[in-house]
Amino acid sequence: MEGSNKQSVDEPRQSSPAGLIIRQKEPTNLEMPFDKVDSYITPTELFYIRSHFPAPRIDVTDYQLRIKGAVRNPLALNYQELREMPSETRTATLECAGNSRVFLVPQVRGAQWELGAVGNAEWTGVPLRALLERAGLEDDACEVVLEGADRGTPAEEPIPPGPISYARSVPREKAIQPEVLIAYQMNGRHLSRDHGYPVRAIVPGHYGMASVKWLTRIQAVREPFQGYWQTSDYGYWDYLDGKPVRRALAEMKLKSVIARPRVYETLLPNRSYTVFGAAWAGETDVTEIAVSTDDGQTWAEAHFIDPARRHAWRRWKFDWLTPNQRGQYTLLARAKDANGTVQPDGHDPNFGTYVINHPLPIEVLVEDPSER
Ligand SMILES: Nc1nc2c(c(=O)[nH]1)N[C@H]1C(S)=C(S)[C@@H](COP(=O)(O)O)O[C@H]1N2
Ligand SMILES: [Mo]
Repeated sequence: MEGSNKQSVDEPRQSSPAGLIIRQKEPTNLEMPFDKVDSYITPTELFYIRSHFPAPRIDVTDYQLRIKGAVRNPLALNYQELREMPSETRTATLECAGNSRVFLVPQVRGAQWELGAVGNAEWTGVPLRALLERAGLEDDACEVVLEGADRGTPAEEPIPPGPISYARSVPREKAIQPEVLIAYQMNGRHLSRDHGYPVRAIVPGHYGMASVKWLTRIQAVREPFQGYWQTSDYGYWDYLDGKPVRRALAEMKLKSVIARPRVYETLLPNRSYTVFGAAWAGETDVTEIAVSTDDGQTWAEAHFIDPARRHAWRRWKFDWLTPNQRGQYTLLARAKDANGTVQPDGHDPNFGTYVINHPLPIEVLVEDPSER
């Protein structure tokens, strides 16, 4: 096996080490090959892209961010004015709520994401809180609607009568937290067009759908927002006095994912192999990772590579002595958080085609290719 597919060390790289996998060509939906996760910060060129409509082209010279609705002083800021406000840089993991959908059996509709509709990046921008303070958020505003410049007709029923923009609301209590950013940089550079240039929201701890790209309007509202992406899509079923009610997805659920080995990778028997992955939680910290190499019969503790940092993932590793016995083995990783919650055993159907956060089986083959 040694050195079989390796690029020679003295050969200069002519491109970035890995590309993305196409899930949909237009609008652009690309995922990171999750086995390529290495660094704590996901390089921008490896960061997944999830867009419902074609990415709008916005010229910064005409860009305006309007803040209106339930505020005392509605205002509009141009790009320069936004850049001149005090900024903050924060690390946050974004995961698409539909990540790992391909693991659902039977198969469901929607983009067939594997493991890589998630990434951890450094975001720079102005806290939303500062903008809401400047605009004078009214006491009776319950949510803040974030609206992007992209428009189109959504693909999923019920289809609205005409083109709509992408808009999502954030509950007031979250909108005024210091971590919510109106960001203009990702990993120290301007946002790329696919990631929301020139300005996007970053709502750490919430699924990716909350982090509205190409942000042009912030509207404080006095009644819960009932938009398409809030109720119809990115909604789930909760129960109120035993009756199902529709609610908006928000906080990311605890999840741990194995990056290496890959599905059906062949490993040599009786060797040390380092299983590697990442884990994240919504508004709490991941505190433990257990790994099973026998489809959940027994579990052993993995070790964290990164410290616990709210809203960011923690990479972890586990040294596995592969068995002597040739055959197929199923690997699982299961996280526990600071509240004592562990990942559920299976997918909760109340979440429909979203929130796939149970331990995902990675089947590998243990065999010696020389014995074939
Ligand atoms: N304006 C706008 N914002 C959007 C979307 C979109 O289609 N339009 N997609 C959302 C979804 S579902 C996700 S998961 C994240 C993905 O962000 P990324 O493409 O930068 O990874 O953006 C969110 N923000
Ligand atoms: Mo998403």
